[in-house]
Amino acid sequence: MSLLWQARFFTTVNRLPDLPKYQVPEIAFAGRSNAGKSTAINVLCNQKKLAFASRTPGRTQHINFFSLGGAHVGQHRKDATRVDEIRAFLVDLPGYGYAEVSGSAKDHWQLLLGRYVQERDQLAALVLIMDARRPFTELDTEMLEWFAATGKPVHCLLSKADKLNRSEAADALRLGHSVLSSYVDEQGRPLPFSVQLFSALKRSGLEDADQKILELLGISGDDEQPALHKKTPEKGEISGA
Ligand SMILES: Nc1nc2c(ncn2[C@@H]2O[C@H](COP(=O)(O)OP(=O)(O)OP(=O)(O)O)[C@@H](O)[C@H]2O)c(=O)[nH]1
Ligand SMILES: [Mg+2]
Repeated sequence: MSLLWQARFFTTVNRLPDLPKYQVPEIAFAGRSNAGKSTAINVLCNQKKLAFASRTPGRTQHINFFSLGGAHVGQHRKDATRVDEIRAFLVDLPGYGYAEVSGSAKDHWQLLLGRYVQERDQLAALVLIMDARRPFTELDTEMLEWFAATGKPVHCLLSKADKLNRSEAADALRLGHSVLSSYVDEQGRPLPFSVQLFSALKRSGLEDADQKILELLGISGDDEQPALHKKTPEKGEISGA
């Protein structure tokens, strides 16, 4: 069981001043509309409808926050959920590149997304989701470059890998490595960018993505294990059942 399975809906944000004030790390899922961001969050969190996934592109139109930690504490205590024990946030971003969005709405989103990814201190890293059949489109590269300026890590998921055969998947991964290694900092050192294949449908790449996300958030699931096993059997309850 991953720590991500505890994720709970926390809030929806439409304007920068409304971003949560908690000083805990967050990781945001960015990518083109329809790339599979919401589906990836659902699968990683082992919940069917946590993030709203849809066939209709442009579905996620706000910045949605999911909390890790506080909810878990609440579920196992008699008192109400203590939000101060939230350990991290997963953030579902609206997709870019959705043609149907009107001019002014598009400008609003571009500004909001751009400022969020570039200025948000709590943002520890970005998960960039790209359809493995057409990764690194111009808009993806733009997002990568916006974020590269922060020096923070980006983990790319080449999604819908189930649509590729073995050799196409290997090609997509090779392309990913080669594009990412072309980014260097001012001293010519590689940026903390990584890439993997991912399929929500086949649940492939799930474990690697899970581990990477926890690592980027700086939280490990390990310290949760004792708590899960610590549960003392209640009266009449058969232990070890
Ligand atoms: N075959 C396949 N389809 C997938 C996979 N992941 C997502 N999809 C499908 O792709 C479509 C879009 O998925 P979403 O998760 O809603 O995409 P999104 O990136 O959140 O889109 P926006 O909210 O519009 O930005 C849905 O029909 C999903 O079922 C996958 O791994 N394999
Ligand atoms: Mg979505």
